[in-house]
Amino acid sequence: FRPSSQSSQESGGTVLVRGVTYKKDPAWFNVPSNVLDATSRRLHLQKDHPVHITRQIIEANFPQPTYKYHNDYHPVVSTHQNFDSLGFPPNHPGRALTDTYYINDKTLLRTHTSAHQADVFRANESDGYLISADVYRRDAIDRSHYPVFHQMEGARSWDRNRVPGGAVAAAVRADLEKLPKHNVQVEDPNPPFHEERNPLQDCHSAAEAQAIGEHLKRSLECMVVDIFSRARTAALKGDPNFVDEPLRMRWVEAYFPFTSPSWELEVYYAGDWLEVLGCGVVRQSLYDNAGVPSQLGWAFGIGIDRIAMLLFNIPDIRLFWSQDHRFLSQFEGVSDRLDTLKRFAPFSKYPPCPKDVSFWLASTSTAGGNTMGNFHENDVMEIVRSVAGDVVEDVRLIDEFTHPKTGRRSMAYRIVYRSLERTLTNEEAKTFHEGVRDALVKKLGVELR
Ligand code: FA5
Ligand code: MG
Repeated sequence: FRPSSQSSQESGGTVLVRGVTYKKDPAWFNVPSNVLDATSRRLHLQKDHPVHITRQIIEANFPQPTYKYHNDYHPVVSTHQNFDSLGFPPNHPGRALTDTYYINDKTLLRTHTSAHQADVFRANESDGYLISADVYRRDAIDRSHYPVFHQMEGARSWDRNRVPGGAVAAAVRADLEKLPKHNVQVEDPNPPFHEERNPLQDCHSAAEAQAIGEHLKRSLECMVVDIFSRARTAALKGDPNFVDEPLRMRWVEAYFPFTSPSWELEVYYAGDWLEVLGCGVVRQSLYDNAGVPSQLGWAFGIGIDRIAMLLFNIPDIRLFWSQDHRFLSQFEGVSDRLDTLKRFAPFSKYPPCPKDVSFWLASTSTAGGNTMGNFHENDVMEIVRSVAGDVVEDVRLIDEFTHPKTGRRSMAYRIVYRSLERTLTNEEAKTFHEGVRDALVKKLGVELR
């Protein structure tokens, strides 16, 4: 057996991820085989895949050569790249084994494309960049969450030494004038920065941060307007029941350790506000540590899968991983002809099989009552996913209580089994559910009720 340069597999003390071998640390290694398999898929590089098409459309809004594109960084990074270089404190919850997939104590599957920010700033090859990549997170299970998804990172910098007289604010405003405009009303009720909630950095003048913030917001708004106008055209062509509503967007204040001030952009979709991206003015320490202290600018990170769901009206994030011809054939030819983009036509909806499981948590200490040690919901999610794979649509907590006398905690979850590709028999759903129950006992030490 000769592994191809993209293959991924586990054996003994090592693991092969997309053609590179790593030493596992059994105290840290927590990557299940379905996630390991996904590292080889690279949907954002698969022509005519909706994730690839969505990447192409976002890229078109950030043109070369101002923006240089990086689309093939390896998914395994160091804790330094993913966390330390970005200013995450040592005790940040995102670093926990319950949230992140580790190979060993210093090596993990990137949880966001920001893991590559410092390296690309250091390389200093262009004024701006875009990085598209698969990212990995232990997370909830529902129709908009999957343990593997895709992000695009973008950044734009200006160099004090290359701007006449060091007048950065004026230079940024001149570039802002060159950007496209749009006529959508965007809700943006907060000031450009706020002393407590969303502070200006000491090294920036108010005029600089304000100009950079405006350039950032306009660039991202125009991209979302473009996505929505393409989605609308496709819907009007293909769906007689389409309700043509105006696009609504709003900016909300946010926090990231590597930007300040920071924002998230939300889009109104299917009756609710959906967060599509996070962004902000890059913290100066990143440029300083990358050896380019005279630069300043903005960065953003967007969820490509979520944008693809909006663009094609795709109802479930699992569909992106489908190899079913009825899914993939709907996008054939679109990468070369973006104007032929069509809405996704769902193949028939198969019936759901909901099943409940309830259990007592294993208590690690009976002395103080209800100390339930290390129980984390993401462990339940992963056990369900590892037994039932993509046949699970949704997992949610439906009941939880603590016994008044014993102090033991009981949890009840509803698991919805539903295949995207065929009707599940009740027997099949029962077999999956039995497997889940067994695994909960074996792996979490719970007592079934
Ligand atoms: C980040 O990951 C930051 N790195 C973004 C950033 C970059 C901020 C640069 C500032 C500067 P966050 O965890 O919010 O932030 O994720 C960014 C986007 O990824 C979200 O807005 C959402 O669109 C998408 N996303 C997050 N989690 C999931 C998930 N489980 N499934 C699908 N999409 C997700
Ligand atoms: Mg967020």
